[in-house]
Amino acid sequence: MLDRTTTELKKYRTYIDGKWVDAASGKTFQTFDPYTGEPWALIPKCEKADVDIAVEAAARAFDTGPWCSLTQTARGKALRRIAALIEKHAEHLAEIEVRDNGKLISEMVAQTRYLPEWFYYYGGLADKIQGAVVPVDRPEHFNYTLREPVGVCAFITPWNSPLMLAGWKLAPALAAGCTVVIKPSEYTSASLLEFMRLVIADADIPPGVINVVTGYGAVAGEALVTHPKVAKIAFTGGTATGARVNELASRSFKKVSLELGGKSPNIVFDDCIIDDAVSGAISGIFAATGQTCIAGSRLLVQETIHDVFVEKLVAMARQARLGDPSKAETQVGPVTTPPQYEKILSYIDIAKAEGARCVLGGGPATKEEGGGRYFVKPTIFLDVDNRMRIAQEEVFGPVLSVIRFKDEDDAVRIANDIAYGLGAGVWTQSVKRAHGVAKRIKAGTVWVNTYRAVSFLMPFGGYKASGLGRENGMEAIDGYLQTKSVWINNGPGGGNPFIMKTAS
Ligand code: TXE
Repeated sequence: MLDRTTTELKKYRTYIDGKWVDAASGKTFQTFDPYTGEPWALIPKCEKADVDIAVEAAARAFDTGPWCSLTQTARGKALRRIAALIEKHAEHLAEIEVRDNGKLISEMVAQTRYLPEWFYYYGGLADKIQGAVVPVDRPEHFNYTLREPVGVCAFITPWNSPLMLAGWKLAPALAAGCTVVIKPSEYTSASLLEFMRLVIADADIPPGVINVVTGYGAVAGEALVTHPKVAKIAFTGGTATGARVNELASRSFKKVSLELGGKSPNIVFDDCIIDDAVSGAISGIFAATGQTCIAGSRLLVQETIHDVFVEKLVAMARQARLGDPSKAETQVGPVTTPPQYEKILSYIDIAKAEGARCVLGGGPATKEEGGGRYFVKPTIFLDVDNRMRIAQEEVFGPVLSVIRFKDEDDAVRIANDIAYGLGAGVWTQSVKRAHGVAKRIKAGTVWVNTYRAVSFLMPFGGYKASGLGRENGMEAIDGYLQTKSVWINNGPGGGNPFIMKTAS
């Protein structure tokens, strides 16, 4: 059970090269409990010097350490040890994340209990990574390909699902044979440090294979992104930061995967099961306090059922229990960071000024309403036009824009009229419509008659401004591998040395 009684700040160290260390400068920063608004722990403030030590350790571990001589089967076993240790500590890891991030304990326990599956899955995949013998068009040659790890990977992770999003990157990277340096968000570093203490330090992973640099994005993050020995960056965060990371990384030709923002359409057709769609619309926007990249923040409702649907939707959203995220009965928790709280409120003002009609919420939630320091009431805007800023820009909070549409073509046009392309929901009982609309939507994931479902088996990532590359599933491991082509000439050398050796 989460204990908020001690007022003394817990002091964390970070994990670099298999050792627990302070930042080289000795500096720390405070991390806050979003529910109380009070600081509860101190985190090492890593800067360039710490990043250099961490990347050097990861590079050594990649080039010469015991990790690089492990068989792929042994690497797979290491991942399975990690999975078993997460299972053992799932409840504790969930509680730390609730404390640091304000996510609901019910959602967090489900997340940390599911996270081991990523390590089992990629652990199983580790010794199925293989090249091919290629029947090249010369009889005297024997040709094959090798699938090799890219090298040192840097992970830059956000505050909304800190452990899960680090795990999505870590499991395939380790299975591929890479070594890593992780920079968690400065708002939520504690759960990753607990993960290193309870899971990695006990999983018999050689020093330097997984390192953590806690610190600010502009300092520790940029030092990591520009470090010459980092081969790949896997980033999850906002679109503006992702663009900056991509630009910096491209200067030294690093491989980059980006999982960015969204403004996902959740489309309700008049042939849907209305109660299911209402529940799907609520889970799309109010789960995780709307702080999720896949939030179904544009609810497209067919005009024939608009009024009935909205009435049910508002009635259900009005019942949402706000409160302490560590209590099992709470349904909507606090906003995680003070800047995010301000951003959400400013978008509510923007929507009102644009003429959207607020029919629920529309401001901070007081203590009497179950709220507290950083709570925003579940908010619903009607009469939203898709060209309004409230419909086009990511709010990342519990704010829903309801947009009417006429028919299927109109729905698809509105859904795709956006810079983003992360997710989309479709609510219909027609099989033909489900497949047809799923194909026409420009987004990395389309859910039909469900929303916000993820699995280690299903590729996840964005079309358009929502990102580059894919996490999860077989595809994710390709992002941590590169292919080498080997040519063995078993015949005589010679020939004309001044021309390219092409086939006969
Ligand atoms: O995220 P940032 P912020 C969206 C959401 C939110 C907005 C801003 O709309 O309102 O982004 O959130 C590190 N070089 N999402 O500012 O800045 C930073 O330290 C290298 C969507 O909190 O993107 C953190 O570790 N790294 C989202 C990580 O980047 C830098 C999740 C993400 O922070 C850096 C979160 C730099 N110059 C917010 N600047 C999603 N896709 O799920 C910052 N960082």
